[in-house]
Amino acid sequence: TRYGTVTGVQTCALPIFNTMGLLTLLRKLKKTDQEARILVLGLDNSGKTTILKKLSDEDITHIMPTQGFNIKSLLHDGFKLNVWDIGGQKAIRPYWRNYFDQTDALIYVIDSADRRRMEESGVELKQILDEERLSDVPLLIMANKNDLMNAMEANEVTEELELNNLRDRRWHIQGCSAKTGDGLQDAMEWVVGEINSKEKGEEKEEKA
Ligand code: G3D
Repeated sequence: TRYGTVTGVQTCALPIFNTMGLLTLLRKLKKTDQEARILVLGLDNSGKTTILKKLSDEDITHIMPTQGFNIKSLLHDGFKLNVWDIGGQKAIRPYWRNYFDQTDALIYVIDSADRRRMEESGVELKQILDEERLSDVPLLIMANKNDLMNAMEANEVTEELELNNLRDRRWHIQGCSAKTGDGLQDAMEWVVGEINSKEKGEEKEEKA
């Protein structure tokens, strides 16, 4: 079994999932009452739905596919996660922008065992990052499926996608497995940390 390495932390299946949903935990970490809007994007089959399910635990019924648009939304106690497949679907792309406004964080999910589609995934990511409305939104990359033997390590994915060339944006990559839960908590803690620090910055601006 291989585990994510970028943060250097090795975690196995998280005991937290047995007791409370991870989003409940996030709610505790998040300090303000404002709803946080998170976009979860990635190629089909990268594991977005599985991640969502793992995050929502008991709240699985709240995942709503949007008719004809293939967007799943999860609203949970102060967090709104909008999830959809990128790649293909050129006809509906113009509508994506409706979901870009007021995004607090972007989560990009990659199947790190799918070397064949790694390049495609990188190309799609670049296009998303070119969106003006997402210009300074923090980016978390989930190098998912790291329980699989042939999965690329997070640092390999970093190189392949040339993430070190990213400018003017806070980003982080986390190796994880939606199947075992490995890395999910660290990943989401990073996201919440970013959202909280951004909100603090905005409060300061308002006071000044
Ligand atoms: P998507 O929502 O991005 O399209 P899904 O992807 O969440 O539907 O996952 C696609 C397939 O990958 C599913 O397999 C799912 O079980 C599997 N998967 C997701 N995350 C992981 C992971 O971390 N490790 C492993 N080994 N598999 C994972 P099926 O066979 O159900 O289609």
